[in-house]
Amino acid sequence: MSNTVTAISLLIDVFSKYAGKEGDQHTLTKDELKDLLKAELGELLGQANDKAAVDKIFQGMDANKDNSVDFKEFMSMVCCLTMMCHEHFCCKK
Ligand SMILES: [Ca+2]
Repeated sequence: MSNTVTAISLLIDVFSKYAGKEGDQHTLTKDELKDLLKAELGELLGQANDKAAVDKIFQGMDANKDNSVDFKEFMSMVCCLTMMCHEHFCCKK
């Protein structure tokens, strides 16, 4: 499998793993998002233990304000994060 295909299936796997923990299997609750951020993105975000920071990230991600984060909303966050990293690692002079 190519790296890109691997990355795509990993993103789907990660989302399903955390979204499936409680309630709706297709959306992340705030607790599920917190676990995901802590376990998967802790080294990148660093502040995932901070409740206020998690609240802020959750509200930022929940574009349609239904108090859950669906796959589309999750991917918007991943896209932003990926572009930020790309800028940081590739374009910073
Ligand atoms: Ca939502």
